[in-house]
Amino acid sequence: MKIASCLLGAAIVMGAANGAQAATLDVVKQRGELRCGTTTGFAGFSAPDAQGVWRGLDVDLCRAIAAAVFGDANKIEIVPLNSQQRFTALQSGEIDVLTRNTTVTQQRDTALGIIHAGINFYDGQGFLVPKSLGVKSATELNGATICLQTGTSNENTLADWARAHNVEYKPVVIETFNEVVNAFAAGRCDVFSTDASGLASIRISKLQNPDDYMVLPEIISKEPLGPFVRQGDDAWLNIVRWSLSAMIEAEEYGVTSANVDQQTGSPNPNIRRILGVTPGAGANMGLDEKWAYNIIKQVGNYGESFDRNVGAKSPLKIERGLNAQWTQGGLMYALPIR
Ligand SMILES: N[C@@H](CCC(=O)N[C@@H](CS)C(=O)NCC(=O)O)C(=O)O
Repeated sequence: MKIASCLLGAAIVMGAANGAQAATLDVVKQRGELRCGTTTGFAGFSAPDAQGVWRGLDVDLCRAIAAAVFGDANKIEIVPLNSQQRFTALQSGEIDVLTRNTTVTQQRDTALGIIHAGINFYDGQGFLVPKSLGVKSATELNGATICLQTGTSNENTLADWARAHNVEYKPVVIETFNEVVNAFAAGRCDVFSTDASGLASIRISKLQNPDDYMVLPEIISKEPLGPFVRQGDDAWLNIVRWSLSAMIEAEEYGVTSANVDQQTGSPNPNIRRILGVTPGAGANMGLDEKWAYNIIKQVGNYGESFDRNVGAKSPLKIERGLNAQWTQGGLMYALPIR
């Protein structure tokens, strides 16, 4: 039933790509704001702050695309979606881009009429347990009750891992994020399993005594998280992909929100192309030549966004690890803007 509706959505979108639906860039420009699908509230990636302003690594990506398109990062509308709802919202055109801790998999890229536009966080699935459970390793989870959210890749990944490791467990699968967190906090399951970033966020922002919980050392999968768009609109795919790439490449060249004006005077040809001092990159995408300048000025480079949302300057304090620049031993390797 679920798959059937996904495939139906894909068929509708593929039909649309043959000319029935206007190009996403035109739709977005005409509407005057960009609609991004996010979580319903997952601190660090996409959640409203005390003033109700949405913040996070994924919200910054949404703002970056708006800055590239409109020269104004504030021209966004956030559409909160649970794990189950997210692909239908993209397929149906309710959102322009999914910026929501979504793992890129072959199945998602090929069977749903959608396609990823880069990776903004390299993650892996893990386990959160109360210290009182007395477990130090995932291999000790035999017989455990494990909470998961419906519609995530986490369900299948856990099943594969448990089979391979001869671990028997009882899944408790719940549709909404707050309910699954509440079930875990109330002890209705022994373990919460999702992306390690999610576990760090839940521990710090959702549980009353974070010190009573620990993340187990095992990471059981690759969870490369990134934005998705509909298939069949390559111009829009490019805009999303290169907006993310511009943030990553700006960090590589040391261009920040604080020094971007000064950097327009840089003799470095790469920096001059990124910032539109040497024109071309913007026009090639139907955007203003200042598209990347506006991203960096208004949102910041990837490292600035990482630090304030999930890294050293945030409550989550996630280390750069795999998300460090390639020049620092990480996987963040921006394709060159030239
Ligand atoms: N990366 C995984 C998991 C993503 C996911 O949806 N995680 C849940 C648990 S942390 C979440 O973000 N829930 C927030 C919500 O539904 O608002 C996937 O793409 O399936």
